[in-house]
Amino acid sequence: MKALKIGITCYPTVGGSGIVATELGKRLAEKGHEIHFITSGLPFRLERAYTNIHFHKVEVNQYQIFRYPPYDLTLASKMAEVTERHELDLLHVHYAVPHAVSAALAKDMSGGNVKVMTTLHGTDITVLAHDPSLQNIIRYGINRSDKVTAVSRFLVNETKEQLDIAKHMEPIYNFVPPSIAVPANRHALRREYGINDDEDVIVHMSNFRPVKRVEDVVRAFRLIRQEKRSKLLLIGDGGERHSIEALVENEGLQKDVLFLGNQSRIYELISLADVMLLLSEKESFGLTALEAMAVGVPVIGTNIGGIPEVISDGETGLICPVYDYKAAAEAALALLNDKAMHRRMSNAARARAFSKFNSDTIVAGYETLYAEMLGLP
Ligand code: GMT
Repeated sequence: MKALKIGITCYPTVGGSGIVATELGKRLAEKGHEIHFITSGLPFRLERAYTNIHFHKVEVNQYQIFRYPPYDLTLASKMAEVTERHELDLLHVHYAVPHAVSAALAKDMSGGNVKVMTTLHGTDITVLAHDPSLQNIIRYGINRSDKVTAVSRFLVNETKEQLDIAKHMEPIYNFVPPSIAVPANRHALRREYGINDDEDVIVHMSNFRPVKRVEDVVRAFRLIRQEKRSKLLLIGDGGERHSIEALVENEGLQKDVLFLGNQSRIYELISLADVMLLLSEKESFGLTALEAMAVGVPVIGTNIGGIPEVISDGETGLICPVYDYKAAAEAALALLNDKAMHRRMSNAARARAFSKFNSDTIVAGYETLYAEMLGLP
């Protein structure tokens, strides 16, 4: 297809929606499209200069009279400015609040020709669209978008129901690169982290928000450790981190729980594990589950949101009831105690990650929608 000029807006900090937006921008740039990130800071995964990628920082006016600096308006203004200056074909915004609304404003400001695609990621609908103070404006942002995608079928349905929207929305799954190298000597790397050869490794990765139920991960780990020598790797950081540290201490697990904070070489780290636990109470997709599957780590996930669309229950991992950390521990132990089942699920996880969630296919899917939106052949 012809090379497009695309503005991408996302939250630049660590978080699934920002990661997906940035990786999408990188893949599109590799395919020859001109990508303009319009964000409040350099996106987390944009760690170096890339051909065809430009960055436009949104500066927020901090005038003393503002109790709440108007980020949404400044963003709209920057989007309009970049659209005009670089003759963008489309703005692709990730996370509805406030990005879809800022994009609608930018479209109006820049003459109405630029097209807007909004990708819904999760709590923009499952949490914020339940808030009466935001519901109408989220509905407005979605209705004003030329195309809307969501990262799972669950999220499409949830959006239609919660906001009573008839508009067509396309489910487009998150993706992983077509190949990922895993460390050749996993055991040597494990030893660097103080993990003994006879220990099993459980991993959890998140931004430590209440919806992630990290406390259930710790409680499940306590039960697993009663049965097997094991370590828990906690990757990521966020609001719940301190209470989780306190829980780990209360449970007497300090020696076996490693808080690793935010990390960039996540594939390498996840691949040290035997099992991932993702026990969220809300999760529209669960990018970390996909990242684990891509390095052959089966995932124990909860039966909510889009998780069952990512993990194929009994094939690439096991699904257990939300809040039931005992069931999660039992599922993990069943996997750890049955080497043949573990090997089968590990192989199936990798195969599923690279077939169903392959970046080549998913990025081509976005390009098809861009072309439709722009009326291109
Ligand atoms: O919606 C959020 O909570 C934020 C967002 C993020 O930026 O981390 O996470 C969502 O988007 C990810 C990428 O599409 C999904 O993998 C996560 O499942 C989703 N989080 C939730 O639904 C809680």
